[in-house]
Amino acid sequence: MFRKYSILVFTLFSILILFGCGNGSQQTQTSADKELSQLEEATLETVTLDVKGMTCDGCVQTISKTMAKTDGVDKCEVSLAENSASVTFDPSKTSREKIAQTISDLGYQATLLNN
Ligand SMILES: [Cu+2]
Repeated sequence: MFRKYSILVFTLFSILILFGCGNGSQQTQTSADKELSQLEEATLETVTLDVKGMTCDGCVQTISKTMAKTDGVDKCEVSLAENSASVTFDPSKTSREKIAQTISDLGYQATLLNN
């Protein structure tokens, strides 16, 4: 009787530990992943530039492709209609000024907007 009872308790206890540990490690991994992505987001900056001189989609492509190849640039959205470019970058690898210069070097007038 006592033996049967202790086996049952042992089994229940094992299941609890098994599930408890499984959940615990999963949660730890999830929060670590979250922290990592938050850290990555926190290190990126987005700058909006006023870009004059774009006349067609080719201009948009030229700027987009150049930005994509530029070291430190994470994302770039160019708007022909709004004469603007929004660039997300890693400030430890490049700067707002360098991005503006890169676009200017292509023959457009890029001005950093206050943001
Ligand atoms: Cu063009």
